[in-house]
Amino acid sequence: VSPYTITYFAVKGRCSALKIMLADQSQTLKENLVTFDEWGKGDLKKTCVYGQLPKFEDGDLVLFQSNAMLRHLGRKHGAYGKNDHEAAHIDMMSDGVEDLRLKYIKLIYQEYETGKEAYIKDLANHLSKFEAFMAKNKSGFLVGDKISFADYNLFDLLLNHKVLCSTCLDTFPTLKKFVDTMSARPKIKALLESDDFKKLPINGNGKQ
Ligand code: GDS
Repeated sequence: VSPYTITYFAVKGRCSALKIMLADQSQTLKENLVTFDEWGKGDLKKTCVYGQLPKFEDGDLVLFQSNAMLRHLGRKHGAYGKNDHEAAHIDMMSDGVEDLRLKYIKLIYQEYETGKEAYIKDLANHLSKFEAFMAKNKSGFLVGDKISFADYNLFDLLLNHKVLCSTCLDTFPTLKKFVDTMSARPKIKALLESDDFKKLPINGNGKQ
C-alpha cells in the first residue's frame, strides 16, 4: 500500500512538483482523479478546507495547500536543509517560486491572449533572481549541498516556462544546467517519460 494519496483534477497544475519530489524520493503515490463534472456537484468541495484541490493524505493526516504538502514531505524525507539556517533559505526560495507561479497562473487563466508577450518580456527579470542565487551556491541546488523541496518546486515551474517560451533559459546557464541535471535524475526522468504523467495537460484550461 502506498502511504500517500493525492486527490486532484487530471492536470499537472499544483501537483506536479509534489509528484516529481515523491518519485525522486522513491515514494509511491495513489492518485484519485476528479473530473470537473464531479467537482461541479459540490459535495467534495464542501469537505475541502479552502474549497479547493489538491487534497493530500498521509495516513490520518489530511492536508490542503500544495506548498504545505511540499513542506511536509520535505521534513519527512530530508529535503528541508540540514539546519534552521538552510531551512529558512529554502522557505525564502520556495516562496519566491510561489510568487512567480501565481503570476504564471494569472497569465494562463486570466490574460493569456492579451498578456503573453509582456509576460515573456518580463520573465528574465524574475528568472535572473533564481539564477543569481543558485549560481552563488555552487552545489547545483538552491540551498546547501542537498536537494530540497524548493528545488523540485523551481524545477517544475521552469519546465512549465520552457513550454511557454522554449528559449527562456538560454541566457541563464545555471538554471539551464539545473533543469538538465534534474531532468536526468533517473527517477525523475522515468516519471517525466511515463504515459500517466505525459498525458496530463499542464493547466486546466488547455493553455500552456
Ligand atoms: N493555493 C492552493 C494550493 O496551492 O493548493 C490553490 C489551489 C487551487 O487553486 N485549486 C484549484 C481548484 O481547486 C485547482 S488548481 N479550483 C476549483 C475551485 O476553486 O472550485 N488557482 C489559483 C492558484 O492556484 O493559486 C487557480 O487559478 C486555479 N484555477 C488553477 S487550477 C475557474 C475557471 O473556470 O477557470 N472556475 C477555476 C479556475 C481555477 O481554479
